[in-house]
Amino acid sequence: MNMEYDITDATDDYFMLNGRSFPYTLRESLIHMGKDEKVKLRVLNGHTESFALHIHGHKPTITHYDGVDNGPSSYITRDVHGMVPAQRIDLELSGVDDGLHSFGQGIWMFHDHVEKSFTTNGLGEGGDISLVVYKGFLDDKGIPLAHGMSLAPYFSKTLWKGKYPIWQDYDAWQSLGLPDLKAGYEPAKVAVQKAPVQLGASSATVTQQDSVATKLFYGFLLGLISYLAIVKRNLILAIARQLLDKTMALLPKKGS
Ligand SMILES: [Cu+2]
Repeated sequence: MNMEYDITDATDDYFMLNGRSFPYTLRESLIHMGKDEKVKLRVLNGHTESFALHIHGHKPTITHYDGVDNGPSSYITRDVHGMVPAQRIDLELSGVDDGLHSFGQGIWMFHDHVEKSFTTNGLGEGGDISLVVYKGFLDDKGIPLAHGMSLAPYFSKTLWKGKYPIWQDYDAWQSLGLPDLKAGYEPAKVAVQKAPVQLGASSATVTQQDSVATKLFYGFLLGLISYLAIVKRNLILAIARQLLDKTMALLPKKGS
């Protein structure tokens, strides 16, 4: 018995898939698929807690429980396959695009739905995420052709030190504020707008402040008009009635 290390006080901070965490899972743990192909996955939960495997865009079928084929009545097709620690399951992953087993070719994420498992020392996206990649969706280096985003920041030390705000590349309206100006990374090619970034007051901030002041003024003006319309409603109605009478008097009378 170890007298210094108390396992009941331990919490897990690192989660791996075949010995690696995302993005390095993309090297050894991609699932390559072909249209209409079937892939057998043998999954072992080596975590200390439950594992809930979700393969996006697919509904895999469980065929074996801890290596035992219990017959077709035990085969279950579903989105998420849950496993307690040390359990094994065999899954049949089908590339038949029939609206049940597969929802078409492309790049689909798979991961553990126990959310902390797709982090690395508290930072995401990390942990046991990887991808199902259909034929024709890899670049010449064998890296998945990610759409509209760069995987480069995930391979940097700055990210894993918690210094690179990964979501800045998705925040086209800068709703979360301006990105970290000292990060020193080229943003992703497609998903990013070129923000007019300057140290100190940026033009984006100034425009925002102006528009808020203008909106407040118009709001105040509308409120004042509404207030006057209610308070002076008798006067307004009287004027309207006079105008109506005068207009009616001007109109040619019937039969004349
Ligand atoms: Cu999922």
